Amino acid sequence: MFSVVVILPVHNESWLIGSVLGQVTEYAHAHPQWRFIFVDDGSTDDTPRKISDHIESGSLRNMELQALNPNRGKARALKQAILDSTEEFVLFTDGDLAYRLEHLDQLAAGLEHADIVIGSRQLAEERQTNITFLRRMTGSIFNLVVRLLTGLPHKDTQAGLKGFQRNAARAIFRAQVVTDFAFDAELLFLARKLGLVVHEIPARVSSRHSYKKSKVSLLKDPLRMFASLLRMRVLHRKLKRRPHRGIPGYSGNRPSHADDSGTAATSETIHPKPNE
Ligand SMILES: Nc1nc2c(ncn2[C@@H]2O[C@H](COP(=O)(O)OP(=O)(O)O)[C@@H](O)[C@H]2O)c(=O)[nH]1
Ligand SMILES: [Mg+2]
Repeated sequence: MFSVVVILPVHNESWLIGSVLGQVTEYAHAHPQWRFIFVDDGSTDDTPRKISDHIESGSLRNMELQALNPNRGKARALKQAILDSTEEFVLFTDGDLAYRLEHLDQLAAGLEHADIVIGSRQLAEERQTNITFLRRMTGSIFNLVVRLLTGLPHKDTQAGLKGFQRNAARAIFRAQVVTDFAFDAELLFLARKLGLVVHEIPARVSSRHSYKKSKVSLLKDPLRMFASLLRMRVLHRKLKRRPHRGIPGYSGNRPSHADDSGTAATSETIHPKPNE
């Protein structure tokens, strides 16, 4: 039985997936009680084939590929994988390994004392020289807008590095509706409404990540994300704000498997071979 699940969303990452698989394999060997799931989402390159070949040819029992089709975006891919999981701690991190895998140890350690732990690039000590000026500015403005519209205190809601206690994950992902990159802010908006405890850890962007082209458009996405923040406020207005002390029936209580019809997409899971 695995205690922690790590979900790694990927889409058209063929050029770097070989290196990612090497790093995740090493890390998965060192964490045999953790399960690692790559969630590919209708890649049009050979990313899923490379992942499945790697899993099938190796001896790891704790690495899987969930191949969704068609492409419906990172938010929906994560939602489906998270609601399908059964582990006590649910972590996700960008599948391009923008953040070194060692951050996951800190997320898991933090979850001993909090419902949710998020990576914050603002808390990283050294200045991140590997983020372009334009991207940094867009990020800062978006964060300001998030804080103004939601009243959230976090200086970085957007890092693709977050961990949840199982029941917190279920409560949040069942309620969430945003399908673009504003979904990260929505997760924290819902967490506050549910009265959950959120801790932050420093998130350092790996230097290799600077060479990578982002799927987030600097022009279109901020506008779309702004619209999503407004929409989210309206849609969740009926959700009563709970006092800051966690969700009822919390620890040790394994809720029944979610049947979230809003996440329907075809899915294929590649498991490691049974007798290896
Ligand atoms: N499953 C899935 N993953 C995605 C999708 N879009 C992006 N990703 C993955 O999500 C992670 C973050 O995306 P990226 O474009 O690097 O965003 P950025 O680093 O925040 O600029 C990467 O591992 C991507 O491969 C998608 O539509 N579906
Ligand atoms: Mg990235």
